Amino acid sequence: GATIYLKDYTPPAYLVDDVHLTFALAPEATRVRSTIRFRPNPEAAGRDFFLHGEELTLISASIDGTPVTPEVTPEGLTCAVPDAPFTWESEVEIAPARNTALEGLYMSNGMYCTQCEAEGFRKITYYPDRPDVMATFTVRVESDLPVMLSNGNPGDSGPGFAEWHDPWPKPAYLFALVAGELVNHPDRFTTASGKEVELNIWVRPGDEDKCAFGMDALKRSMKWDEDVYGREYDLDIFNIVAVDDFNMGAMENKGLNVFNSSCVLASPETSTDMNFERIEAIIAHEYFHNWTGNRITCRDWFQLCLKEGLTVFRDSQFTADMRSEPVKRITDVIALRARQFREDNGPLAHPVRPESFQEINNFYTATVYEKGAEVIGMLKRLVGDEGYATALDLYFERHDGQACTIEDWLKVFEDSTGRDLTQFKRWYSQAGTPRLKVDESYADGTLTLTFTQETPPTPGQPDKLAQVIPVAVGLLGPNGDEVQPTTLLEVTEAEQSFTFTGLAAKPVPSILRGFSAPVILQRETDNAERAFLLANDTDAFNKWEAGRALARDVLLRMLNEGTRPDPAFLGALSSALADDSLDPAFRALVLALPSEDDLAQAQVDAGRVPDPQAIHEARQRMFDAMADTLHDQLAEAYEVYQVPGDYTPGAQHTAARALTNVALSLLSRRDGGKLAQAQYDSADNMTQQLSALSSLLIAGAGDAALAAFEQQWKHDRLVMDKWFSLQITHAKPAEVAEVTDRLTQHPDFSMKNPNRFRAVFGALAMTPAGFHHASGAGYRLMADWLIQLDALNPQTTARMCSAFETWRRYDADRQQMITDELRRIAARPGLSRDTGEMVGRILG
Ligand code: HT7
Ligand code: ZN
Repeated sequence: GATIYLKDYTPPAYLVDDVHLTFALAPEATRVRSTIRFRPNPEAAGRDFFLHGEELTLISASIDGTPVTPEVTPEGLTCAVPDAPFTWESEVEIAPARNTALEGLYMSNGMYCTQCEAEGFRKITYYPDRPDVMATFTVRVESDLPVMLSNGNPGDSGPGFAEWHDPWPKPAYLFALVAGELVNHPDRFTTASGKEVELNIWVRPGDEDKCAFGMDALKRSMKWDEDVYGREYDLDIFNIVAVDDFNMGAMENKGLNVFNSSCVLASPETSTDMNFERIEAIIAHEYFHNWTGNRITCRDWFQLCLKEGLTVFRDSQFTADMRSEPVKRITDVIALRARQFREDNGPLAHPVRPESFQEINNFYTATVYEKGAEVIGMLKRLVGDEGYATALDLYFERHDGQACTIEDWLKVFEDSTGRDLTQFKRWYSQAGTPRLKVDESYADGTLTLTFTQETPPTPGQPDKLAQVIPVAVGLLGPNGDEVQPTTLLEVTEAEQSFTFTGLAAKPVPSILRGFSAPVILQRETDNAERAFLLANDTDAFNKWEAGRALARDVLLRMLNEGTRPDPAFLGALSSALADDSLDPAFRALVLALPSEDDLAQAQVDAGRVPDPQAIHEARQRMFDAMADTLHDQLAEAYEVYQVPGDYTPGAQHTAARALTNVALSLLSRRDGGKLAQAQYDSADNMTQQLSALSSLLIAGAGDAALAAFEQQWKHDRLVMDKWFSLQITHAKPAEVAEVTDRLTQHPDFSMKNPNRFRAVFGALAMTPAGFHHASGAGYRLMADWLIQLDALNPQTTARMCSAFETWRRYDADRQQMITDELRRIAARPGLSRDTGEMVGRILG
């Protein structure tokens, strides 16, 4: 496919003042009439008039009322136009019922719905579908459906029609339309300046009882954005719609957020604690986009991190405020390492602001989102909380209503803080995870820390320059007291030393507190010191990190040297588990071992070829040893932290359940599943029920519960997604592919529903010992189904190709099998641009 480059950006030739759209909805033949007022852009170099348009049947077109015959290609149309303002009118026909790609206007369970980001609007009508063209939209929807929604404020409505007007100029990617037999969960919010806002969550009949939590999360988000960022909502109404068939989590369309039903519907009976937390975060994320994304948008798609990195950063702050800051930081870093470090270490590595792409949908990545958010976290640390607040005020003041770049963003920080961010900008342009090595020496009361930084080559970037790395450091005395509170070092050179003087004794340094930069810290240390930090560090992140490093080291030694589970490690876990001053959620995190994928990468970092089966077995042996050694403590914790009374999804109860359920999973290794069966039988909420089912599967005693679960929940698609996933993630490695294959034959398996497809094939990809089983059956099955899915839904197919991104880690046989499958996918006639680009990049 054609490659698009950031350096080739040119301003649009024509700007749009306003857009009027009329939709006459029909599943097979929807008519879209558009009236668009264009004017030449004084800042553009050329005057070619081009409108994007794909899969549209052009019925008619006119300019200032005179019919025209444009030149139409599969990508759009060109037409001779006046060199002055003019009005374009067109009518096109589209078939939403046949749209399985879920991009543009499509149908999901009888309801009409749109997804326009990034480039879906061009499948609705002819338009300059680029984010730097912003216009006001007036929309009329015609159908016999009871609910018809679009962006902005409601206008006239009556039998068979509804009108909407959005006064805020926006790019086409924020357009949305929804129509269907929907019911609403209504509420209200009064903004800080007294504006009354009508709120609604729209769902299919039957889901009304799953809206209350989402609504509460929305109101908390609205209040939080006023309190923390001074940002108020700006329309009379805010609508959220739940859709079953959706490619991603949710979409921030102006005034009309559309959500994957899995990311908004919640009830104690059907949603786990993790679901509740995720829903709260996504509701917040989409709402926060109203300012960081919608009021201030991106000039072009290379600037995606401008809105996504910032909005992820803001939703993380929100969750930290609503729940536990350290637990949020630790879980964010676990996810960052699992997804972004993995991406940055392989063939798909790209900068936070990419410089080229073939298909922009392939760049909604962990790097753009999560590393993009880390970059903002570093900026905030460097300029301080006040500097950050001042810079954001200036950002909103200076750029409201504009389509901006990363240069605009950084200039705001430079102007408001006086800091030169030239070197800092490398975080946006250099791919790869910096390795930060630290050596220490101590003499005469002075500790010297010497840092060396190095970023490995990534595709297209063989050589890297030194980056600005904020390193938060604290020092602990030999008795565990903190002798130097957290201080921020700024590493800017390839090699750089810092000293701490006046120390009474050789301290133990706690480096990269709070994970102050997205780097891989390399430090020669021993497990005694790690255990000391796990016991004594005052920084919760580094306390956990010490335990994690200890676990990783012990597991690697089991793998590489055939040692038995280290009693000293088990002792350290026992002390942490016994420490009642620690948040139970934190203790649950300490008891969770590094994932099989983490260990595979750790082996690669140590110069070894990972054996997925051996990794799986070592981890299982360690869990068994934990079950034996910690048995009495686990049994006690299981009792003591049981949550009494009705289920609530707040942080405190969630934390207690996290600990009891980790305990249950370990205890179930030794009691044949007795305790888990009791919990399963008495559970009145999904967290308890699903944890019990999972523990029963660990105990090898889950067959009856699996059948009962299916009977109980077969009517609920979101719960059944869990049922599909769990069987794969808990299957024996040699049986994973077979179980996956069997589940694809289940009557409720469907390729058309991305949630269900991901429940099955996402689970396969996340079960390394099964997916990478030496038979190659996992690879074959994945490729077979990706080929089938690509014909229906290229976006979801392309995203799932990342299952193969780590292929270079493995032995020659596995490499051969994976590349054979990738080539088989690549050779498929009619393969989508999305999947073609991903497979091509993975193969390298
Ligand atoms: N801004 C949105 C990103 C997005 C998307 C959402 C749903 C379907 C397809 C999509 N493509 C891109 C979601 C967000 O970051 O909030
Ligand atoms: Zn977003």
